Amino acid sequence: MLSIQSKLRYLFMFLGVQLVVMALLSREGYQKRVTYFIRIFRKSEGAGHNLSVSGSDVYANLSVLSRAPPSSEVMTYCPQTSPYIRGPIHVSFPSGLTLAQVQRKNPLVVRGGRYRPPDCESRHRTAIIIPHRNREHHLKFLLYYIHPFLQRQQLNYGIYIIHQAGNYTFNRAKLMNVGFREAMRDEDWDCLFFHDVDLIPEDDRNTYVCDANPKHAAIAMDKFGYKLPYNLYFGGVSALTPLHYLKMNGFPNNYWGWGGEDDDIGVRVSLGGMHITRPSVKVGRYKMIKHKLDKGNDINPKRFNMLSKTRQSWKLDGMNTAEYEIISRKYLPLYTNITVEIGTEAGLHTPPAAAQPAPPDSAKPDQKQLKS
Ligand code: BGN
Repeated sequence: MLSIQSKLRYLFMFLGVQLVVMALLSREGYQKRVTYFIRIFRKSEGAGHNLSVSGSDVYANLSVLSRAPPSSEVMTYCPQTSPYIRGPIHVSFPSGLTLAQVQRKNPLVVRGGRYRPPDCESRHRTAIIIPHRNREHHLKFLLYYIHPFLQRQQLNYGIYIIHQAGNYTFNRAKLMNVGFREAMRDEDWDCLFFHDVDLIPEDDRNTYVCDANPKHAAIAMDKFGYKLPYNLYFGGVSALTPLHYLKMNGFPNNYWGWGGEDDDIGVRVSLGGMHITRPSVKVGRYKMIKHKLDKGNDINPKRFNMLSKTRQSWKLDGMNTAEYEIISRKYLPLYTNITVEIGTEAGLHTPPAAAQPAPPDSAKPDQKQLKS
């Protein structure tokens, strides 16, 4: 028989252990693990019920799609609202993900990263334009999430990666101009989504279709506490029809390095006689993949001065003056990869033999001089 004293000792030890466990569980890392286990035990995902706060697996209901009967005679239009939309999506970045895995999980995506619903005629044709350099790791995660996300929305879509050749300072907006023109060569897209590679949408009610006015989709990013950082913010993810794009003469070509180009684009929207629309903060949520400022994308010190002149410059610099040279165009299984030479601030330096493009990573001597 245990004495009262030792019974009390065991009781305190037990309570102590509970306290430690609770303290550990309340730390963020453990919270995630607990949510993970709760999700495993929850069977109702994808059944159209209310979802947990952390969201559902973006692939939860895709198997239904791949089992959809092949179209018979005439295809009817998809419904106005896709029945596969579920709301919040759980976004995490597990290590070890490979492109081959992403490919296996998206059996209906075809060459060039193209997709159309198997069981109905989509009401929308959307191209996703992603400026890129040295972010393969982010790209893998974006592809993992964006493909099923767009399939849930029953879109006819294509993914374009616009890869800046060479090592000269990055130019996000000019790459978007390239993406616009090159994507439109492929297909009569009715909407273009200009998308940062490190932003993952967290709610599939944020539909990737265009509005009557240019749409800023990334209204609520985790890095800004899921709030709009300032009213005119137009960065991250935006959506324009070809007509919107041409009305504002596309995007500026002369913002080299980080910052300001998205503000310029925002100003162009109103200079083109339009206004910015946005989804609700509840729906336009994005998780950013954490990273440091890239090499070759230093903060642009000229951006303040340039921004103050947008009103004078927008018609003189934009889609009508975008000069570039396509180095390669590859229709890969999960995306179309367009590698492009966009030159430097001094202009586009045509390689000596235009027919034999230089390898993408060869920085030309005059570019190096300009950079230092
Ligand atoms: C702003 C940047 C944007 C950037 C957002 C969010 C400028 C111009 C200075 C007036 N704009 O400050 O380019 O997307 O922050 O990080 O730097």
